[in-house]
Amino acid sequence: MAAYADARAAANSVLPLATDAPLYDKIRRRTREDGVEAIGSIKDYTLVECFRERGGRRELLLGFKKRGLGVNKYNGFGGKFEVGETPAECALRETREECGLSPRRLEWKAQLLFTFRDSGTVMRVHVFEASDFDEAALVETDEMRPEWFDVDALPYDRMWHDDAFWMPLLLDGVAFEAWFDYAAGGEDVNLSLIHI
Ligand code: 8OG
Repeated sequence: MAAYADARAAANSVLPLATDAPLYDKIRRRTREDGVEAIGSIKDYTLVECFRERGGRRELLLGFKKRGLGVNKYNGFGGKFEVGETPAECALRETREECGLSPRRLEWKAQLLFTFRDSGTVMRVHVFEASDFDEAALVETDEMRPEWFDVDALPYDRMWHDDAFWMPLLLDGVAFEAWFDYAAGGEDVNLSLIHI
């Protein structure tokens, strides 16, 4: 529970977050058992999932990534922090830059931690749920081609492997924290742990 409290508070504060939360201890223990020291530096990112209602159905806006990390995959919007930015500020800026939308409602929902067997860098992704935006502002950018999907027909085979594990929780409105350990250089998660 402490870990969620940290992350919720951090949605409106300045990084870095504490790394003494229980999940970090689990990551240290589990990866050390395998001879890997997985927690070195931590890189923070935001990820924003934008929802709308259409004809009684719920839809999620995904962007087809045209360049950079996750190229040719569908994903929410987000990226790295600029100096001094809070997670919420970064989330809003990245969403505006990548697809033009400026959500009026933004709620922190999850913290995803990623380790990689060929690197000591942990990626920490702060996930937000967003709604209430002016859809006329939606545009394709150099980075993303936006596309709406029914939440029951998301293109999991063209998304990051881990998304299929945690997206159902997000769709259920659950706030959570999760760890995904990726195989070296890999596209496949070999271990996942989710705290609710
Ligand atoms: O700045 P750039 O667009 O390269 O940032 C990467 C984005 O991708 C950022 O929003 C965080 C997000 N991201 C990862 N890994 C994963 C992942 O495994 N699943 C999802 N859904 N998003 C991820 O960096």
